[in-house]
Amino acid sequence: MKFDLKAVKYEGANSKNPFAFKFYDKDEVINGKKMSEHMKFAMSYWHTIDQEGTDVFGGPTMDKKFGKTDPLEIFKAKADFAFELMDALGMEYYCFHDVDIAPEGKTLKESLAYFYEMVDYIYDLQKKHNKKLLWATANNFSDKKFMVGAATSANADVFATAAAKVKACIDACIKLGGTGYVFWGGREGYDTLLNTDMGLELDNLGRFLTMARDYARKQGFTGDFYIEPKPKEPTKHQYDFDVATCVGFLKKYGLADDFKMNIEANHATLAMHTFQHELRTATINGAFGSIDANQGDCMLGWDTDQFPTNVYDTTLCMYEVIKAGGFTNGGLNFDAKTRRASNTFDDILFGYIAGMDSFALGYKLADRIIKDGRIDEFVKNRYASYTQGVGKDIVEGRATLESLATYAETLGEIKVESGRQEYLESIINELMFKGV
Ligand code: XUL
Ligand code: CO
Repeated sequence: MKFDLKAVKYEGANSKNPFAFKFYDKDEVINGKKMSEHMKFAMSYWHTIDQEGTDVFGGPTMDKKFGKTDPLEIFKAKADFAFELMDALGMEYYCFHDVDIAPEGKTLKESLAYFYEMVDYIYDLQKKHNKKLLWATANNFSDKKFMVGAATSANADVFATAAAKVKACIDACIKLGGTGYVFWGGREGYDTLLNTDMGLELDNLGRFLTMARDYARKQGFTGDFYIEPKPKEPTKHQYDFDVATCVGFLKKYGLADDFKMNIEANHATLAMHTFQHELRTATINGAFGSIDANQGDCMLGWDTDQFPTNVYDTTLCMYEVIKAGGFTNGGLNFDAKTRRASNTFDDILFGYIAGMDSFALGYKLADRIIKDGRIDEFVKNRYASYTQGVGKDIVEGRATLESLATYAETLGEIKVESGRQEYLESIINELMFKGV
């Protein structure tokens, strides 16, 4: 199908055209690279192409079947729309779950046949539109067989079925040249220990990820595997609670060399962390990989997956991304959906425009903060005592508890310097809003 969507262009901050970028100019070169290369924006297939506004209280408010009734025809029309939409937004990457791109059959075999047919269809579209797959994943949480988990299900046949779906999805990812493969825990967690063997479930999750890694590497996959941490929802206790929990898990099961993190802003805040905290935790553990760009609502306790418009957050996010050396295999996937009442295709464009502009602003402001240097300088000076004397001995491994005890007894009153939080926050405001 052809949709003839109008291209969204960069018109600058003075434009009042709702269908134009105000801050994101994909061809603008900063620090030797185009903005599109710094950002690596991706479209989430599930929210953009599939979800129709259903929530727990009501049905769809949109129709994304494009007038088709035959299941395969519906998904082909969806794919045509997806690639035209990416063209219109000047977006190079996309991400999908297996069930996002193809209808499900009555049996696993039938579902996989549909899936492979759609992978071939998308392969051609991808070539024609010059797009790239950022990552793929298997939806091992929606169907009722996954009601108590996939790799952590109490039922081994469910474990096996989940493995079959991941195998197919890895094959698709390799065929489409994807540079990442995501595992979001879905229902990998539990609601009560009264019915749960937590030790076995976690060991099985370790076994599952090991099998997936070994299979994909054997098939020649050279990209990154990602775990996407989330603390709760759908289960009360998700095993992949936050970045720190996942890093510990990966180390325990010998997976840390192959797996990194796909960090979602709304999942970070559900874990009572800032987005920036999760990014930094990943980086200092060598696990910074990719980002699911969205935002939550701090007054709601669930994952609202809103398009990111909070520029403080996008700025501090991009500050962390730049400090981590930028994206390699990862990128910024908009795991975001328009509100249920924003139920037109124009709203989808407005959502992406708002999100992409907010991240472009974030990049530029983060760059400004780094080039200004005052924040970095402050942090460096704050730890200056570790660059000489006893601090240097601590850092370089020469100090012992005894040597420190002897040293500490020689000290008079210790003066600890101010942390200057308010001053530092005002620098961020100054850099963000100067010229207002
Ligand atoms: C769920 C979520 C997923 C993952 C991929 O909260 O974020 O869409 O990104 O399964
Ligand atoms: Co996500």
